[in-house]
Amino acid sequence: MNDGTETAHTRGSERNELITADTNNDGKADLWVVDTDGDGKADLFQFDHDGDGEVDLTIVDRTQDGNPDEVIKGDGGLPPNG
Ligand SMILES: [Ca+2]
Ligand SMILES: [Ca+2]
Ligand SMILES: [Ca+2]
Repeated sequence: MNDGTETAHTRGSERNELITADTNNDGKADLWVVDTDGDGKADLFQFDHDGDGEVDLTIVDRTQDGNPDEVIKGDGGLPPNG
């Protein structure tokens, strides 16, 4: 059911989840802040808007300046850890 066919172009291939949050308190994470190149700074942000555990929106901040460089529907080929 992933109609987001685009692949996110991240800084690296790691997935260091700096922050995971359950913003709607249903026991499942719906916000992920990720560092993909191991420098400890967030460069990937993912959101699950409908609470089904699947990412609905992926934002890549390749320059790590706080401004989105790429916005992708779906998980961009980068599903969250378990
Ligand atoms: Ca949740
Ligand atoms: Ca980083
Ligand atoms: Ca979802």
